[in-house]
Amino acid sequence: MNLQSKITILGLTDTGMVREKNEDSIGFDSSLGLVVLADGMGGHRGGEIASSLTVNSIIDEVQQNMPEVTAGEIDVASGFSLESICIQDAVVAANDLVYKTAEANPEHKGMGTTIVVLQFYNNSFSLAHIGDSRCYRFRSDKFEQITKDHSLLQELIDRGFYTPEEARNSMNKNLVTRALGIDPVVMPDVQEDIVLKNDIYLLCSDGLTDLVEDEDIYLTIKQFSANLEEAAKQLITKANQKGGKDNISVMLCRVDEDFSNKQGWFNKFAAWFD
Ligand SMILES: [Mn+2]
Repeated sequence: MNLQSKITILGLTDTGMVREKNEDSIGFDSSLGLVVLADGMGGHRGGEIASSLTVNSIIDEVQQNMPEVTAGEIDVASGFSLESICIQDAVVAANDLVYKTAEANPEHKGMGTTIVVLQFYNNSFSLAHIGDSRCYRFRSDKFEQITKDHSLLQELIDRGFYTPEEARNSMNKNLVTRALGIDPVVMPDVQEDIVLKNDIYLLCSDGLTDLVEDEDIYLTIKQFSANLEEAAKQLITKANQKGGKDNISVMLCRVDEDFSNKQGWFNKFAAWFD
């Protein structure tokens, strides 16, 4: 099913005010309903290479391997949908590519990247992530972070050493505990949920969330929900006004119409009787 007319997707990325280059990468395929964001790390252009290789490789893999329209089929071993398995496999393949590229180029050894992959299908999403780039959901006046960071800070919060409030002022907030491309094998966290009309999903790098409070992000999206480009520009401007100390990437996806497979099947059957 072509989702282009059902979901509006927009992405912006900005170098910020301090860094010389942008090591974040973003990409999407509107017809597939696929959205990808990566925040690279590593010297000698390693960060840029890791994030762009990852985004391009994941989009290619999913374009080749996403099942056309499944009737809600489930992978028995994992309990996940075939769509979730497809994006998980694409992340695993990207890890292999980045890891081997780094092994083959000593100056890029140790390069890696965070990753967030959001795939829409059948009034649902599959979401895979590694690291501290995030996905948030805005649904009728509720705004919530739906990924959980793989970071030292999150571990300290989980163990009760910090409150989320104290964490905001902590020095070591950017240490990630899991990244793509560093080890021969890595697994993303994968989750699935139902999508409702008018939901807005935000994917972003830590260049936004380290500087702009969740409450401020929420109010900005609420104010500009009808104009995603303006919402994204405003968010990037806010991060830059607070110092823009890192690259800032913002991707927004608004669900404009139902995209249940039933509709697709119905149309297919209906076409036979024309
Ligand atoms: Mn960053």
